[in-house]
Amino acid sequence: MVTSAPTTTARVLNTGLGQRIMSATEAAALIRSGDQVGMSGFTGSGYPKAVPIELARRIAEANLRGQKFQVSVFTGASTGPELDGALAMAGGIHLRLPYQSDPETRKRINAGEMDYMDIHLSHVAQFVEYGFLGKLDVALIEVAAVLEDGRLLPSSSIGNNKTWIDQAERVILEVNSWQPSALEGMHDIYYGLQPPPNRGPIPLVTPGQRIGSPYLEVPSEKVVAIVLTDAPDRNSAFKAPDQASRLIAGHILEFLSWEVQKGRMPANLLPLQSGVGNIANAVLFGLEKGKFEGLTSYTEVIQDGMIRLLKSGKLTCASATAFSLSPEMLTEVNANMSSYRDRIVLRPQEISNHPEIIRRLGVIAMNGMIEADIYGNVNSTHVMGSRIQNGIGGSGDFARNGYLSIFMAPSTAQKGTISTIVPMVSHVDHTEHDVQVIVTEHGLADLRGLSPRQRAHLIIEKCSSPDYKPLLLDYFNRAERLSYGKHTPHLPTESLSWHSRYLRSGQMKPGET
Ligand code: 0RQ
Repeated sequence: MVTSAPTTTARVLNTGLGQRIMSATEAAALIRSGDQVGMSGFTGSGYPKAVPIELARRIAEANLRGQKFQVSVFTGASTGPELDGALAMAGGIHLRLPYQSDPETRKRINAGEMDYMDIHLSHVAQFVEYGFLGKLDVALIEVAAVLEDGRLLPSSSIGNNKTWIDQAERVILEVNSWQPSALEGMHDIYYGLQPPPNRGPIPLVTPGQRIGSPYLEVPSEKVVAIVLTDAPDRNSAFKAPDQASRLIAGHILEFLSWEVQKGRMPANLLPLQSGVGNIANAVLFGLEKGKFEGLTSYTEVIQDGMIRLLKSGKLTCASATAFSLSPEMLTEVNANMSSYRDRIVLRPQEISNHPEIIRRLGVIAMNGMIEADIYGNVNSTHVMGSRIQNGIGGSGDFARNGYLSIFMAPSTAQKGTISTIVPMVSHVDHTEHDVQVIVTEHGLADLRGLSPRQRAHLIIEKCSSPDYKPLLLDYFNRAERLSYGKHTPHLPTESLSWHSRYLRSGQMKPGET
């Protein structure tokens, strides 16, 4: 339960900062309309849980008085209903960035009522540091404790917290005693990243290495409020992998074995990055049962499958910026946090997603997609080219810079009424130049070394659903004959109408025109 008034100072050991403990209502009153607020939170963990609700209440009251009250909300990635949900519902968000996955926020963005800026997760901190996004007024950060010397013990995600605290004019802390104190020692906050032209190499050469401090630093004079909470992270329930996910996982594991046989990867593979969701978990479960040992992970989020791999001993270490666990797994991990402390490192997202490190370590990037086209361009974010689903998240950071970039999805969506393999994607997040492998339940297309037309043949052959394959072949064959250029054959007027034809098709059978 969220407590709105101080009940204990056991987690706030600095006496000076202890004087600034106040209720969530009082702290929310320190945020003004028009403020740009950097909040903690990444994939449902480590987000502030009390002040955003109070802020939403103030906004709703202001609206009732006919006054407009909105703030811009910057986070690490998606948060929880007490943050995105509450503020969106109150109509309190002017601009939101970066990744989000809240239903109410999505609804408002797609209704054109909220501005949303979808940027690579590795870019967020530096965009603010470089001044590209204007001044940051407030940092609202959940931590697990305030130490005697005033440093902060981070909670279950780091995201952009270091940057928010450094850049904001005023800092509000939520100290959440629900977060296990055994998190202490798991974090690694790197303070050595200078802006260009003085940026040196980041001294990280193995996934589990620690290069910084376990604590966040905050100038005490910036802290204007501390709010005590005792509230759980709210993550999505776990869904057991379905048949399509298991088949996709099987194709990927077979492919990785082949890469090892060919000598293109060591027997323990290369550090794994895995997106969130059903398919990603299925791949991790497949690895748990498979033959690979001594695995490592350099990724953004630690999901259930990662924990199972750590428990089985197949995974030796995992580096990320946040936990993203089902409620069941979260209970178990929190109870045994100290046993994971040496094998999990949580870093700022500017480091977990840093192109320099992803390229150096040779990460295997595995991410979900909405659709891919026959040439290998990938859409991760938009349905029908205009309706945002979540955001690009870290998929671009990893796809562009990884050793191998794999995108995966079932071959159809919306109960089979739309093919996820299409002539031309309705929105491009990852271009054909950044995509090496496409996988669906039907098979895997290894696009390395292939020309566009070779790619098209392979993707249609290996990945498309049998229901849509004849249509895709028909399109491609006609495009080869009729297109203006023969390098990437397309029929521009037809390629995009393909989508609406089949999404509208509720009753139309694939094959009908
Ligand atoms: O619709 O919600 O109405 O059922 O889109 O699709 O199948 O539940 O997919 O949860 O695996 O997410 C790409 C969105 C896939 C995710 C995406 C409809 C579908 C459903 C959701 P409903 P599923 P998943 C690390 C890396 C970008 C960020 C990223 C994502 C809904 O993987 O956000 O990779 N990726 N980050 O029916 C029409 C299609 C469709 C479609 C799916 N072709 N046409 N509707 N849907 N494909 C993590 C972070 O960065 C934090």
